[in-house]
Amino acid sequence: MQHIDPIAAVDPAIHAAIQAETRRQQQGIEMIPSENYVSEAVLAAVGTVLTNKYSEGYAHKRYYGGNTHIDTVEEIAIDRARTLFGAEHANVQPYSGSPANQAVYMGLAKPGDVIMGMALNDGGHLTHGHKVNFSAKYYDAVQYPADPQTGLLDYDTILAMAREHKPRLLWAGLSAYPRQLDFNRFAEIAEDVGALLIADIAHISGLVATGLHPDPVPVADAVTMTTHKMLRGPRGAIILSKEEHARAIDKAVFPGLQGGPHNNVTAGIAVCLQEASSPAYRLYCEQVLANAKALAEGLLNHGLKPVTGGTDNHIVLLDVTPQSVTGKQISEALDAAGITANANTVPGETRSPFDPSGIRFGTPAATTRGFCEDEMTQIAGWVAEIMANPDDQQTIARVRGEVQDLCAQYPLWY
Ligand code: DSN
Repeated sequence: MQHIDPIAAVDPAIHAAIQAETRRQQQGIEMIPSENYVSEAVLAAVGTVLTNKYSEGYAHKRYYGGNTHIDTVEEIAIDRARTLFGAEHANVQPYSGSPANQAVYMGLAKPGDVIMGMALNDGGHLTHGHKVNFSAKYYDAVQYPADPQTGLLDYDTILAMAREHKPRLLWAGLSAYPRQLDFNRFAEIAEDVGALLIADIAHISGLVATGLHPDPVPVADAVTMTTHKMLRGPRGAIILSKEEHARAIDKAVFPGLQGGPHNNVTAGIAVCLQEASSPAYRLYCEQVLANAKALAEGLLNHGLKPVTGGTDNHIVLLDVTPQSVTGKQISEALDAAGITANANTVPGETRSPFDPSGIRFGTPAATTRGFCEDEMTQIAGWVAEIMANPDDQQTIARVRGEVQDLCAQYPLWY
């Protein structure tokens, strides 16, 4: 069990909220592709006295005394990250994915430089140059699209845009693109135009670590990832890089952007990297992929429309416009039924990002819970039922009961 009993006497309101959230996680199906359930060991590492320590700097070069054991923890995390991903250099201090990406910008580009990334609407990420984000406010951001008809990236278009705009940084990363990224092709484009290639593998880190997705590490100048998605670690991030960029990136993380690292989180990252090095983790990632394929297949069999016609990673992005409903309407109805997914834009989006045309599903969390293909087929059926009648409270209540029964058969460890 989570160790929350001491909170009750000190702060009953927070204790009650944690208990309620625990029940929500236990009784519902988590289908947001960027979420997961950490192990007892990872959660225990995060809840340790390492949170008490300040340690600005890097191992053996700290600005505070008393860091012998913190150095040990950070060096183990770095070694494991470098080994798991085969990287020359690793920085495990970024507080999360956006700060990690910020550090890459700060270390490897100058304000005003041209940068290129996939448009958020088409499956990219805010920090890859979206207009409301620092990455477009402080850099000259160019966004490459996915094809609005097929939903797929067109590498010839990316090459043509890169030749026209000559970016300093070319970002290859995704948050809602359900297909593999061709990192070798991105590297050729970067080389053609003299750009640095930056891969953001936050979503697909587990697949890359286990050889189930093409590997950007040999070809990219830097690779960023969060640690709390498929990697099943605490909320944090890692930057991998070529040795030639190590100093610039380390200086950007500290003292450029951050103060003291969150050492309890670094310990959790070390533990999750240990777990991700096991044969069991590879089996888990294989099942994540099999489950995503089963989910896409199930949705197709119900006449629904996954963007690109399916998936070859852990994401299924459903275009809900053929059913004359909206992403927000369906995500709210699914939430009421105990299935958590998120409204999402689709390539060629015509609606507002607050109520877009799609809904995004992912299989990492449900797979951690033990769900396999049969459960995905069942989930596809529930999604289809709710999409046919999103306002029917009777259907929602019945599905909610069925969801709870299924979850009870696959209890979480806490
Ligand atoms: N918020 C994350 C996601 O859901 O994909 C990306 O940062």
